[in-house]
Amino acid sequence: MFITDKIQELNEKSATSHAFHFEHISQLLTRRGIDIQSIIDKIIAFQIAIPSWALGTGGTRFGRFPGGGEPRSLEEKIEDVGLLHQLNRSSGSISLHIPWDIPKDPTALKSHLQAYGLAIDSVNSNTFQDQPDQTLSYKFGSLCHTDAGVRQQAIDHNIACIEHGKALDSRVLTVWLADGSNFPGQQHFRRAWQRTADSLSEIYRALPQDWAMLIEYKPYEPNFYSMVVPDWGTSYTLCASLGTKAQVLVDLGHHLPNTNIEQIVARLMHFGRLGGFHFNGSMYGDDDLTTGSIKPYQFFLIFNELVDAMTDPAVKNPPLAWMIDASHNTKDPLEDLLQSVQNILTTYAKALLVDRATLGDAQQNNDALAAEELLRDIFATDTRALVAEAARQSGGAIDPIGVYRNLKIREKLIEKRGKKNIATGL
Ligand SMILES: [Mn+2]
Repeated sequence: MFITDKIQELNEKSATSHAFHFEHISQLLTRRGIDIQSIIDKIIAFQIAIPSWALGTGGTRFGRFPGGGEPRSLEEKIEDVGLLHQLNRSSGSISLHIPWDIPKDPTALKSHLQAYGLAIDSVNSNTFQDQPDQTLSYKFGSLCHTDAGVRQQAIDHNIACIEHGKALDSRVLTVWLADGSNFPGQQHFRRAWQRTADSLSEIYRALPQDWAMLIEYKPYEPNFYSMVVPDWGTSYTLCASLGTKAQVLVDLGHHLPNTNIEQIVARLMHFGRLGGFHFNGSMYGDDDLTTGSIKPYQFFLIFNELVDAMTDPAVKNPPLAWMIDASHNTKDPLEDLLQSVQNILTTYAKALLVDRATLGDAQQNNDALAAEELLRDIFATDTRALVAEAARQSGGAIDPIGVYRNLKIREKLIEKRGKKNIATGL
């Protein structure tokens, strides 16, 4: 579905209101000596990958309530991301999940991507469930398994993911391991770590020179007593044992309540080991809620650390792979993704506005109040008009969700794809 012309028409309707709000923030920033266009250019350049599994309704182990019109194939998933990208101009790539999204014809798929101006982001391996044609089971783990045959099967799968990725010009392999144990004594902690490190080094050997391998951590679930890679420290030790192409991936939802994620981000960037970031929101754990919906202030503090390190020439961290990692039960998945991207961009914009020299002075002088107030002041600044202006300048919608609803896109997708289909892989 191509809707660029309609977006321009509908932007006309939002123009007056947008001009009013943009004028307000422009005056505010000019008074502070901030170059508005340089901020807008940075927002335009910020691209967030959409994972193929976020385009359908997620569900829980208790049930699933599909909303209709979900993509039935990888091609239709690309079309959905193409729609998002036309609306916000910030969703320029799609992340694939193997084996859910194995491309049948990479050349045809690449031209399909090109038609929407999209690229392939990371390829994500899956050793957390058994596939119908699989010989051995991952019930007791994959890369950490006590049986060398199971480990080899999981290694081979990850190498196959790299091959699929190469055919589509991806440069990132993301490894998240469900491996762990449910009962005390079930798993030998040190041996499980070593087997995992040895398996990862086999995969690392197959990684092309210009690729990155991202290692994601998670404190619990699906295993509830121990996870082999539960925290950033363990991810970091694995990456350090592998080499510089291995980087830690931080997923916002993969932390216990009240974890200081902003400090984790700062630490990893200090050591040049933060490779990627998964956006979502969480109340209790890995709840897959809309990014920024529960703890917007913490989300801002995390972005503040990211931007601080990204703009510090002394920090030698590779460019980050940004991706939304969420799959919802309640909202229209496309509306939720639009909302998530808006929340990410408005928060990123705030972090760009922080006066780092003044903050540095307050920190140097141990003026806790001044430092905190500076951050609170920026957090309270409404940056929505900056994000709207960035979208407008790059050909997107001033009001992406408004346009999506006005054009009745979900209704059209249901008409075309049906009410009851389920997106592949979910
Ligand atoms: Mn994730």
